[in-house]
Amino acid sequence: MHLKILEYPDKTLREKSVAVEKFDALLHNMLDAMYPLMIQTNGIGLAGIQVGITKRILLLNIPDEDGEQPKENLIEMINPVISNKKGETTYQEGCLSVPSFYEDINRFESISVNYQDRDGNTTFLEADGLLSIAIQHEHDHLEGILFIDKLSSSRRRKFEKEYKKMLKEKKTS
Ligand code: QAP
Ligand code: CO
Repeated sequence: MHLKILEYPDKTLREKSVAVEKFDALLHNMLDAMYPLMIQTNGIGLAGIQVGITKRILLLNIPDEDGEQPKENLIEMINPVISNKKGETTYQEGCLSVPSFYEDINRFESISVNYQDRDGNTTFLEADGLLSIAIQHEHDHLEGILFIDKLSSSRRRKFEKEYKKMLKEKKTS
C-alpha cells in the first residue's frame, strides 16, 4: 500500500471520517502502512485522513525520555470517543499536513478515551500531558478540523500569508 501525506490546503483534509465496522486484513494493512510513514516523516501522531483514508483511525507514538519511539509504544485507536475533558493546557503544535508551521494551541489538560484496537476490542485510556494533546489533535482530524482552525483570526491571517509564501518558495526551488 503506497501512502503519501496530504498537505493543507488539500480539501480531503476537511472530510469527516466514518466509523470502522470491519476489523479485517484491509484495516490492518492500512495501519501497518501508516506506521512507517509516520516514523519516517518524524511524526508522533497520524490520522487516516492525512493519507486519504476517511476512516476513524489514528496512530500515536509519543517519544520517551530519550526521544525514542519504539514500536511497543505505538497506540492505534479505532473509533475513539473523548470524554471527561478537564483543565486547560497550551502547547506549540505542529502537523505533518501543515509542514514547517508551529503555533501555541489551547487544549484540555486531561481526557478519557474509549476506543477500539485493531481487532475491535473495546479499550479505555486516561491521558494527560503530551499524549492528551496528541489525541485531541488527531481526533480533530477525524472531524476535518486542523490545528490552524483554532488560531485567533489575526494569527490565522499571519499563517495564511507565511504558508502561501512558503509554498511559492517550494515551487521555485
Ligand atoms: C500532532 O504532529 C501533535 O511541521 C502530531 O515539518 C502536535 O507529528 C501532537 C511534523 C503537537 C501533539 C503535539 C510537523 C513533522 C510532525 C512538521 C506531528 C514537520 C515535520 C507533527
Ligand atoms: Co495533524
